[in-house]
Amino acid sequence: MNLQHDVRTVARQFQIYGEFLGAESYGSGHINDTYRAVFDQAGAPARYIIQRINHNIFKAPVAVMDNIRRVTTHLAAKAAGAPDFSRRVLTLVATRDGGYFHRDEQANHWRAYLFIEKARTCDAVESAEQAFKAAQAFGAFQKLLADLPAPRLHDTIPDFHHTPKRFAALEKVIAADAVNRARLARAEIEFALRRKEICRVLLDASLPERVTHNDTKFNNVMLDEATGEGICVIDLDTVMPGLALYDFGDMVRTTTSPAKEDERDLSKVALQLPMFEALARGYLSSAGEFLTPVEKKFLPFAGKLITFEIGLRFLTDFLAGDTYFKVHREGHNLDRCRTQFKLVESIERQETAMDKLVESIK
Ligand code: ADP
Ligand code: GN1
Ligand code: MG
Repeated sequence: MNLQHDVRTVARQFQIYGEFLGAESYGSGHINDTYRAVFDQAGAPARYIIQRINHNIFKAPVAVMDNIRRVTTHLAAKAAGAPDFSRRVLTLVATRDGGYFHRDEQANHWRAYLFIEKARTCDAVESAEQAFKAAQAFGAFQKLLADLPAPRLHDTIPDFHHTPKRFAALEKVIAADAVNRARLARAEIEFALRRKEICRVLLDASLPERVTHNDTKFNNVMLDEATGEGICVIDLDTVMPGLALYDFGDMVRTTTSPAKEDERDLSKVALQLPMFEALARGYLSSAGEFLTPVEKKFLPFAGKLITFEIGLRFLTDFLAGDTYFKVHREGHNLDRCRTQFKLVESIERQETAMDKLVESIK
């Protein structure tokens, strides 16, 4: 396969033993360039993830790596000794000169991780049990990082979940309509503009700042193939100070409807209450002990808000000409926006029931 990057040369910069056998593009992330590389180590194949950080989006890749190094070190210290601990935390592979990332001649920043074997990620949720396990893992992740020693983590993308700023960005691209696409998205633009008032709610609620993941979509947790456990939380570029509710909200967005994020058949997109219940129970089983009553109360609302926010971002990118998220077909970002807004509507219809459900969980 013809890869976009010379992964063999990049891999040579890391302390990886054995002979390079090959590499392929891997995963379905929208941001970084991810490769799975295989080496022959004394007769056994060993796999690694080799990743290029998208520096158009992460403007300070060294700060990203500094956060990731601190977070993985902290988590690894806590997991040490547990059965299978090297599958429970991402392990950065050191570079030949002892660093934890490699900067190439084109100023790309690269990292290598041990490949977590016997686990998988899924783009769409398949069962309530998966929703439970994923949420439990993300809740545990927040809990384990609650005592991360100072200093404060870097803000790798400032205002990442500042919904009013995301809304303002949309208003700006609508006004500019630089690629003449607003005419293709009239209904979605109307949908967004009618909901401006929800954007500020969490910011105005005086919620505690915590160390959060900020990108807790379902395919950012690896599920153990044998037990189904959410064994390892991955994609740590956006781990930074934030609100616990952003994380829960993104879980609602990606695990309560069985459809893929870019599903074109919108009749498949709807929040399923049993999925939401499993998700809330899973999350509260690990995060319940530290959440405040106000945070708990806002769990359903957070699901609606983050789904709306990501919908705004897809719409913004569509109108700007697809400059942020990777796209694989025409209208891809608009399709993604449509699923998000369909889910927002579905949540709006069920919000009272979701509120009651959360209240009933002790
Ligand atoms: P992106 O930021 O582009 O979403 P991710 O870090 O989420 O990139 O990686 C993309 C995909 O690669 C993940 O969904 C997962 O399937 C796979 N992946 C990432 N890290 C590992 C790992 N250490 N072991 C196994 N698979 C991984
Ligand atoms: C991006 O990296 P990935 O694909 O896990 C994005 C998230 C969005 C998500 C939507 C740094 O996540 O914020 O919610 O796509 N990451 C960044 O699928 O913008
Ligand atoms: Mg990812």
